Amino acid sequence: MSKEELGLDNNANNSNDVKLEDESRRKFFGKSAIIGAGVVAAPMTAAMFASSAKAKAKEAANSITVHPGELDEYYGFWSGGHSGEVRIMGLPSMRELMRIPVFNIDAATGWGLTDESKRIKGDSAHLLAGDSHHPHMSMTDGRYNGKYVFINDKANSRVARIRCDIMKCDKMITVPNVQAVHGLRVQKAPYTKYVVCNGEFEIPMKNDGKDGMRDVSTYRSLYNVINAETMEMAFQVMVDGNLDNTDADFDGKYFASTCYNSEMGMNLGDMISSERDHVVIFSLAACEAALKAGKFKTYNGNDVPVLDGRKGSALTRYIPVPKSPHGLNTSPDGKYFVANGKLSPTVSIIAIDKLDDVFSDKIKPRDAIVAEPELGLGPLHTAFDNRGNAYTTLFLDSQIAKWNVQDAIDAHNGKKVNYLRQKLDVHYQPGHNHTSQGETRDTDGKWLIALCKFSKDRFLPTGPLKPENDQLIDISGDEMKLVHDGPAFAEPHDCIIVHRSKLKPFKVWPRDDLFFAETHAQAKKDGVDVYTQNKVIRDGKKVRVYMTSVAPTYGMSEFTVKLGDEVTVIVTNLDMVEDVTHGFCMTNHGVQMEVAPQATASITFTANKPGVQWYYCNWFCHALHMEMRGRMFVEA
Ligand code: K7E
Ligand code: CUA
Repeated sequence: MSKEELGLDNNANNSNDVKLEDESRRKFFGKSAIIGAGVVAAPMTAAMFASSAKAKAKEAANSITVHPGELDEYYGFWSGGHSGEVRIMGLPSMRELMRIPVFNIDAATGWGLTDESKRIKGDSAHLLAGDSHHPHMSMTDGRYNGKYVFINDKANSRVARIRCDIMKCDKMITVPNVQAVHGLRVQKAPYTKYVVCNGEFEIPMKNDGKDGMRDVSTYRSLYNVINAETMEMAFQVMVDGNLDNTDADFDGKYFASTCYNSEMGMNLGDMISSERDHVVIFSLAACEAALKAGKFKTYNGNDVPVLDGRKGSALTRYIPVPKSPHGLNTSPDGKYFVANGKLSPTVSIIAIDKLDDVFSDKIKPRDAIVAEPELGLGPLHTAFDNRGNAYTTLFLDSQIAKWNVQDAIDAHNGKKVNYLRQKLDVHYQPGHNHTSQGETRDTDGKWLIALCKFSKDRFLPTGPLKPENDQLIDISGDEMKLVHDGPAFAEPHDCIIVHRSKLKPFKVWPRDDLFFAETHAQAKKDGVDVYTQNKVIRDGKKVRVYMTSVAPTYGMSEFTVKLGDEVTVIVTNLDMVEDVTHGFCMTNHGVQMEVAPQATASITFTANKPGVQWYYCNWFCHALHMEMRGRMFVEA
């Protein structure tokens, strides 16, 4: 046998060297958190754990080491949770490559401070916080198309779009008539015409604080459908109960959302009182027909059509499932919606090819469920490989359960098969997990990420606040192998893993990019050519300062304004060289921003301090970077 076949060829970072967890502490942590009691699934047999030499060799090949000069095979797009951002990771190295500020403000890039970003944030530009959960890429025929990544803000009911050619947010909307936009996915086929997302917290439809605020019978939760290209609301669908997570089929026909709190309870006890909640299935064709026929209402003074999809309507069907389901995941073969039990140790498998019969009332909604396999405590989210296996996070057990979908269905039909393949301990309390390209037809069964909410003893202590732990698992062999611990700041709820061949980001900005088109339009009005001229335009109390930058100088080394003027500084970076980004920082004014090669960026502030105010370049660009500065004279 070769060294490789014996599995001896692993490098220092590979699975053989990963220290096993402290079993007793792990168990203590799991038990202390149990709230929904249930039966723990059958233990694994020894045979299941045995792995072949072949699998070992394959694992050795699936190395996580990316040597200097080599590139990662995958991009990861990570939600930044209540940091409000999106992060770009490289996989399998698990290195954080970049951050894309979205719902937050960002000092380094000036996101939320620059005029361009404020225009994109629009009606919510004044908000400094956000809570991003679900990043998902636009698709064509069920495959990532590399165009956009969409993300929701639960805290402020917003949805944003990231352009993948520039890796910046370019559109953002506040969804009307709802509170707390949570689950978000894209239409997978024939292409991403719509982005869909759930309004989670039920509120009165007429939420003007005048009367009826405490009358729970007026509270509703809406399903939101957004036009992916214009990023405007297409329509909303009123449902019974509230909504949690969602996903789409691979035919462009159905969307599905989990619903917890069908009771419409206003406290924990009431929310979990009934034994069953449901999965709502939305028929896109029925919704579009109702829209066309004008069967909708509008609310709260906006013109967004709200369709009635409550029980009994033609637009939806309600499939009963065990109470308080959470994640909703479509299998990449397009056959099943999987609703994850959370309080129930099971997942509910809904056959998508039975939904036509459910909608035509040939069968009862519950008859679309083809299996409800028991997996362990606290199933939250499920991911899939290309070999018919599913991977479900068990929050309370701190494990990933690997199971076979067809075997689960066969077992449900009475066949004597064990659908459970393996349970792997993760550290600790996993929420989402995701496989490489696993929500698309290109799912490749190589990597699994478990986004663990707690890291406890896995890293050097950082005080009472600890990082989370994003764990990388090699799933290419018969066994899952934990290969990397990745500390992460709050809070990667969800992620996607996209093959690098899908993305071709720009190296420098195109001069006519829409991102700063409005700034260029203003320059044109001012008669300034931003690529050749350095000029101060006075417009009453408003002053616009146009300057170029070429390492290591600004085109303007001084300008003069009056105390109290509203000053806009517009910098155009003439450097053509990839990676020569400049910045602009006005001392003592909270003003700073990034200006990448060939970009124009602008920022507006009040000159409220008299005297000499230095401005400087805050992105290290040149040996004379420290010297790249100039003076603003503020006349009292
Ligand atoms: Cu499970 Cu917001 Cu997707 Cu967090 S949600 S875990
Ligand atoms: Cu320009 Cu630093």
